[in-house]
Amino acid sequence: MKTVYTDDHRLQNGQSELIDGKLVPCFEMPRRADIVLARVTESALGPVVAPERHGPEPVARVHTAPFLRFLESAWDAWVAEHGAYDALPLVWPTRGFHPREPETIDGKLSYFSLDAGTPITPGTWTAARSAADVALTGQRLVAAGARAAFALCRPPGHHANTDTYGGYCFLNNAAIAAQAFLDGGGRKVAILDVDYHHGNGTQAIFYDRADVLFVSLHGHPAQEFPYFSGYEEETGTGVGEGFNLNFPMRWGTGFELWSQALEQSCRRIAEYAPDALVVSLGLDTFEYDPISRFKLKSEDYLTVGRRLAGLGLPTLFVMEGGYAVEALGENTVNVLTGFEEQA
Ligand code: OKP
Ligand code: ZN
Repeated sequence: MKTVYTDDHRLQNGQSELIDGKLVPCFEMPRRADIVLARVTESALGPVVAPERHGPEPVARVHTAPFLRFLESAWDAWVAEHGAYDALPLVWPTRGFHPREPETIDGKLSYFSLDAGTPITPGTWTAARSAADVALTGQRLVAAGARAAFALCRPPGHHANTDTYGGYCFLNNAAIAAQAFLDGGGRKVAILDVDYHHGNGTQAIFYDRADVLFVSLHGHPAQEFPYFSGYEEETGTGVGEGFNLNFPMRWGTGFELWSQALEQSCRRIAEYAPDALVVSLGLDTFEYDPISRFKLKSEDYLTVGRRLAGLGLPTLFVMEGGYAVEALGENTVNVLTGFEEQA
């Protein structure tokens, strides 16, 4: 399969994030994508291609105009107010507040974000738009008949909702690609999110729709970020009822339990019979991931790829998380080569 990649991801190069009460160097760093690209290049996976520019329309199918205006202008507004260092929010509209978009940049950061782990930097907007183009280019390859494609997106996307960013995500690359499948004539798309963290943004975007099935395997929200999304009882609403499926799992989960949830996910996806599958491919389920607590091993990812291939669906892999950086290339490519070797 082809890998879609651009160096533009390096423009998202945050200094620090607030995690566990400390300001520490960002886990979501350029080296992540560099190492995945290096491993793809060494492997027999296939060629690496540059993204095409798709313009603002497919992004605006998922995100609101005020949110996109904010993301595009946030860095300049922040610099004018504070100076040229990374922008982080510190206050959120919680229970009892009146959530109207403020006029000042600090207020806007608070209004449009969900955490203090996601710095806005000089290159954030360009990097995020390029990541969406990477996903859309992969989508085009699959829509044009490729069995699969790998969109090596960075920054990731699955925590971004129609009008919120956070969890290292700005634009929801997987959701933008899924919507593009539908806008290109597809009738139904399934999204399988195997990142360790619940894809709250993707779930929310399609929660009231039956034309996108969202299935997620993730750390239990009672224990894990993003805490307020990802319970089993979140099954969709309105005509979307029954088209959202969550498998929350507790800290310490290993491949035996995780792969049972994968099996159930795959059965539901097969029953749904979508025109295409989008895989939100996070590798932070790995046993040595520094911010996660599942116990998957490198060789398990080959098995994951083989099981996904068994669905026999046109498949777009979209890169999400994974922070054990030195192993990230091997783990990612294991999923993709496992998929490829299963005819
Ligand atoms: C992004 B993706 C844990 C704090 C977590 C944010 C994690 C974002 C993960 N104590 N902070 O889903 O890999
Ligand atoms: Zn994650």
